[in-house]
Amino acid sequence: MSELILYSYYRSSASHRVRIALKLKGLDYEYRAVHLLNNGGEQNTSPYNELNPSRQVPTLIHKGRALGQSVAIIEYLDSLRPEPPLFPQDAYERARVLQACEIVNSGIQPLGNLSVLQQLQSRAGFDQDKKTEWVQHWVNNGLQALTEMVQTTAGRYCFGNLVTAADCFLVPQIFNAIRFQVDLERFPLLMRIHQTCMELPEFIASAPDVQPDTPRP
Ligand SMILES: N[C@@H](CCC(=O)N[C@@H](CS)C(=O)NCC(=O)O)C(=O)O
Repeated sequence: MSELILYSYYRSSASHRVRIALKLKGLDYEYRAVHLLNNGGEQNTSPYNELNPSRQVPTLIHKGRALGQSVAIIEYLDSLRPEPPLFPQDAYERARVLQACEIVNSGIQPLGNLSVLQQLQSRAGFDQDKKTEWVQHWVNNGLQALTEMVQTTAGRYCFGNLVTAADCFLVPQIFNAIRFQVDLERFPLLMRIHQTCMELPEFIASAPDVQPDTPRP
């Protein structure tokens, strides 16, 4: 059995961030799929819900110990395997990378989460079109903020010419934006960084379309 196990769902953007970080670190892991829709969501049922009190993916298991929340997991992986670093050494630069991660992690993704969309449907009667417009609104807001931030820091990637944790958060968010038909022509800088990342094998191998639980036609 692998030392590292990742509980993931192929099109979960939060799981996708961790898959990228694991690949960048060259860490092998066992993939365990959690289907977010089957049977009311496997994230809500035993035994998975005992691993992650938020009842969300991802969860990383390392040597039998569980860890949730992608920011915490990626920081942990960076401590476990420092090379290549996913955060700059300088305290301010490190915090700026975390700021970019949080624009996605707390400013965009939670508002489009499955459970939020389910609540909008059951409490406010949102149909699919209204849910899509809702997600688009928050994605546009957040990607605008991210653009304003990285336009002063970007090189090939969000921060200069080395991949950082910010890129691990940006790329899954762009996949999610494509899924919700966001007009990404408004964000040429972010799309350029996304495309540069997607030239790397670690990003290609982590994409939603090539995971063990990706539905096959
Ligand atoms: N902040 C959490 C977010 C995790 C999260 O929201 N995961 C979503 C999939 S991307 C999920 O499990 N949703 C299940 C649900 O809403 O019931 C993290 O970064 O790990």
